[in-house]
This record gives sequence, structure tokens and C-alpha cells, in this order.
Amino acid sequence: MVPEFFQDAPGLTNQYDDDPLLASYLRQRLPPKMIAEIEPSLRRLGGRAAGELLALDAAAEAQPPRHVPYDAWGRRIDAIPTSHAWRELDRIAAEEGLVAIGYERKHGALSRIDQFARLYLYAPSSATYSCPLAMTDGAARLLELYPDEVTRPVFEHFVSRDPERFWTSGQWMTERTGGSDVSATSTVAVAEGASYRLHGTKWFTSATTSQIAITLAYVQPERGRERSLSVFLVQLRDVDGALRGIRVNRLKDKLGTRALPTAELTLDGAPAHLVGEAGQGVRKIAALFNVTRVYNAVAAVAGMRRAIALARDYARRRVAFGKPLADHPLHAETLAAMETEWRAAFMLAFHVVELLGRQECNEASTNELARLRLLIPIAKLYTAKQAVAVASEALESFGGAGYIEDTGLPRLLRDAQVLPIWEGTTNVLSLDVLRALEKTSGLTSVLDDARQRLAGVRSETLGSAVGRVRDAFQRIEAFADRAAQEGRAFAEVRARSFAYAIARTMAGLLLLEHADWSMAAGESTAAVTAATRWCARDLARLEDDEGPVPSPMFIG
Ligand code: MFK
Repeated sequence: MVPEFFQDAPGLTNQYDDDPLLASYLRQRLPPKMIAEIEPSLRRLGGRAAGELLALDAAAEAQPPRHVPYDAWGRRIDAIPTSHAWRELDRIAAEEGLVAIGYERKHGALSRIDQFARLYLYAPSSATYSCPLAMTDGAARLLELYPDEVTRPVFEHFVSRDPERFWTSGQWMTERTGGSDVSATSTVAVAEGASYRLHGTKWFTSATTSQIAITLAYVQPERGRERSLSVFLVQLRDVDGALRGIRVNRLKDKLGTRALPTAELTLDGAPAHLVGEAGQGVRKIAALFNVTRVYNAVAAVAGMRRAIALARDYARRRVAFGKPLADHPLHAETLAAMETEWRAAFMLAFHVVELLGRQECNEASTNELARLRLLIPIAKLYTAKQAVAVASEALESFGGAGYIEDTGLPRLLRDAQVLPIWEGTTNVLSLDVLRALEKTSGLTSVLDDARQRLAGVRSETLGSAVGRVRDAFQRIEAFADRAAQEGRAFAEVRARSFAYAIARTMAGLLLLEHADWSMAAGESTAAVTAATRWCARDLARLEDDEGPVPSPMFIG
């Protein structure tokens, strides 16, 4: 009898040891003493990501949250029971210091690199627990900037490593009226003594089981003052666990991120605390969403890495046409193209992480601050698009199995698809890039910095790639000059191509620096291959009189 054949499933090993880029990047950017200190816990987390966390991730996905509007006796309770696994993911996040490390600042500005390296390991095995962590970190940053007697103890909960004390925060910015246009918020805040009560509807509220939420509302005009959009802190529940002036209308039925409770809420007199002075709501909450956008970029890179790890493992196990997929040149080429995409995204995202750390430790120069303002939306929008493209390609690399739900693989794509949507869509952020160009010297700073960095790349092997990056930056500069002359309409319709051009060219620069360092350090040739591959493409496709140059996202 012919033995029956069953294909082995793809598997994961320690996600720190298995990652050819993370450890190399850390060696490039961190002092050896710091690496010696943090590496054992990174390795431990890499092991958890392939074992215990992975099991929790699957269990949380299998048991999504439910909305229970009433108790058995008809009382309105609006409970949202979550799975044991989801709560364990919270506990482990606290234990691992996933938010805390960014605020303990044990290694000064470099602490953000340490923290985001851990997030990168944790996120793809977390059933999107990375989302509440992102919003908690953003809220922590906001409260750090606007401390008072109410916000200080809340901040302490956010940065606690004790699972019993650790709290998370939601970020309620989206309304039926507002959506991306946050200033069109309809929620109003009515003063009540030193406090406020909120009335309105929030259309998307992620991680609604969090203890805290940061939200926006218009403070009603007082004594001739104008209505002002302001930031509020809401503590969702009283000591008995009952919601305070909040009704859950329903949980959202989403394409992905299914373990994450996302609700539609009515605020019916919810008590709220004003964060900072009234007014300048969008400007203030930008401190929060600039952190969550960095999380988005790192989670995108982490998702790509996970998709590639599974696809690579499968390519070794799956034999077709007489040999493993990995030995078929075209399959190997597709995997290499995906890997180049991920390496470029990694460099861009972690560059922004570095700048964020410097900003928060007051070490960033004026030029670095302007660069950070410009590069956050660019890194967020570009890595999110790459994550979807890489996930889609990864699914295809499994053939039909990639389309079958109980392999767990379709989730890679479903969960990636939210990344270009939440925290600002690609177009909204492309327009934000234009705004940053108009308001700051970000582009001049990027160009000056790039010239210096390119001059520092010593290896002759990388010479022609350096030339291509230099040329791409020159085209970006020429385009910006032209856009300034032609006016807003010209720039707006081309804003996406322009943001992509900066993202690709910046990633090229960072890949080259890493490749140059790798060669000098005697590391493998992988970084050189990735840098030359990436820079061989047209990095800045902008030279066009007819309209925006189409910028398709595809692998290869
Ligand atoms: C793993 C990752 C997980 C991530 C967590 C996911 C949870 C999901 C939660 C969500 O998705 S929440 C909803 C996300 N929604 C958004 O991100 C909103 C998208 N829309 C924008 O970003 C718009 O560009 C924006 C609302 C900011 C436009 O509003 P306005 O009122 O037209 O802004 P305007 O007038 O340009 O700027 C107002 C002020 O804010 C200005 O300051 P000044 O008053 O001093 O001039 C701006 O400079 C400042 N500002 C705006 N954007 C900024 C900023 N400052 C710094 N950084 C920015 N990005």
C-alpha cells in the first residue's frame, strides 16, 4: 500500500535567534555593554514568541470578545468578557516591561530601541495585544507631558511592570462625524465643578476593556470664550466594575484583529478629566498618535518578519516538482524579494524609534525634531502598505493552504490590512507629510543628514547604490522646489508618490549604512545583498508632468 502523505505545517523556532537582522541591527546601534545586558531577556522573549505566546495568540483568536448588554434579570451591564488567553497576554506584556522600558529610560534615549525590539518579538504572537500597548504608551507620553494630581497616578499604572497594577488605555478619536477629520468631533464636554461630563458617540474604540481612555470633546463655550476641542481622560469603570456614563452600542465585526474588542459607544454624561488646558486638542493628542504611529510601523515590520519566517520554514519542508520549494530558483527569488522589503521597512521604522528616543530624552537637535515630525507619517504609511503586500505574497507562497482559515495563515493578511487604515490612512498621512513640509524644516534636515551619511559609506562595493540614493534625494529636492512653485493642488495629487519616494530613498540610505557597517564588522553578506537589491529599483518615481506617478506596491 502506498503510504499516505501529509504535509508538515510551517513552524517557528526562537524568534530572536532566528532573525538575521534584529541582532545585527542592535550590534550596529547599541554599545556592547547594553547588548550584553538586554540580550538574554530578548532571547527569552524570542523563545516565548515561538512557544507560550504563540499558544495564547491562537487561543485568544479562537475565543473573541463578546458583548453582553444585559444581565439575566434585565439590568444593563454592557459586559465585554474576553478570553483567559487575552488577559494572559496583558499579564506577560506587563511582566516583560513592554511599556515600562520606554519610561524607565535605563539606557537613556536607547531605551526606546530596547523596548521596540521587544515589541517586535511580542507583537506577531500577541493576537494584536500590541494595539492596547500602543495606545497605553501613547497615553503615557501624553500624561508625562501634562502631569497633574489626577494624571500622575494613572501614568504610574501605565508604566508598571506589576501585572496587578498595570493598566491599559484606549484612544477614542473616531466619530461618525469626524473619522479622519478629527476636528469634526461632535462630542461635547459640560463642566461640572473642576471636572467634566462627556456627551456624544464614539464610532470606533479599540481595546474597550481598558481601564482608561484618552478622548477628544468640545468644551462648551463659557463667558464668551470659543468652543475648544480638548483632550480628556476617562476612567471607564467604578470600583464595582460598572461603566460610568458609557453605553456599549455594539462590538464591531471586523475583517481581522478579532481578539481585540473594538466597540461603538455612547457617552451619556461620562465623567472626564481635562488633560492640560482646554483647547488645542489635535495638537495635544498628536503627542499620543505620534507614538502609536511608531508602534504601527514596528508592528508592520514584525508582521512581515513573521510571514517570511513561516514562508521560509515551509519552503524547506514542502517538496514539489522533485525538490524543496526553497531549492526552486524562482521561489527563492520571491522569498528574497520579500526579505528585502522587510529589511527596508525595519530600517525605516527603527530609525524613527531612535529619533523618538532622542526627542523624549531631550537629546534631539532642532534638525532631528523636524526630521522626526516628517518621518513618523512616512514610516507609518509606507511600512503599512509593505506589510499588506508581503502578507499577501506570503499567503501565496503556501499555495491553497494560505487561503484556508484553520492553517492560521489567512490571519497574516487580515491582520495586516488594518495597518494602513488605523492611525491615519495612507492618503491622510500623505497630506500630513505636506503639512510637515510646510510647517517645518524637516526635508532640509533629511537632505542634509543624508548627504553626511552617504559620505560616510566607505565600501566600494556599495558605490553605485550610493550614487542611486544620492540621485534619488536630488530628485526629491527638485520635486519639493517645484511643488512649492506650482502650489497646493499640484502637491496634493502627488502627495502619495512623494511620501513613497522619501520612504524608499530613506530606507535605501539606512540599508546602505547598515551594509557598510556589516562588511566592516565581518558579518554575513545578507545586508549588502539587501541594500544593493533595494537601491537598484527606482527609489524616487516623481519626474512627471502629467500627474502623479502610479506607485504600485508589489513584491519583486
Ligand atoms: C500596533 C499598532 C496599533 C496602533 C493602535 C491602533 C488603535 C486604533 C486607534 C485609531 O485608529 S484612532 C484613530 C486614528 N485617527 C487618526 O490618526 C486621525 C487621522 N487624521 C489626521 O491625522 C489628520 O491629519 C488630523 C486630524 C491631524 C488633521 O486635523 P486638523 O485639525 O486639520 O489638523 P491641523 O489643523 O493641521 O493641525 C492642528 C494642530 O495639530 C497643528 O498645530 P498648531 O495649532 O500649533 O499649528 C498641527 O501642527 C498639529 N499636528 C497635526 N498633526 C500633527 C501635529 N503635530 C504633530 N504631529 C502631527 N502628526
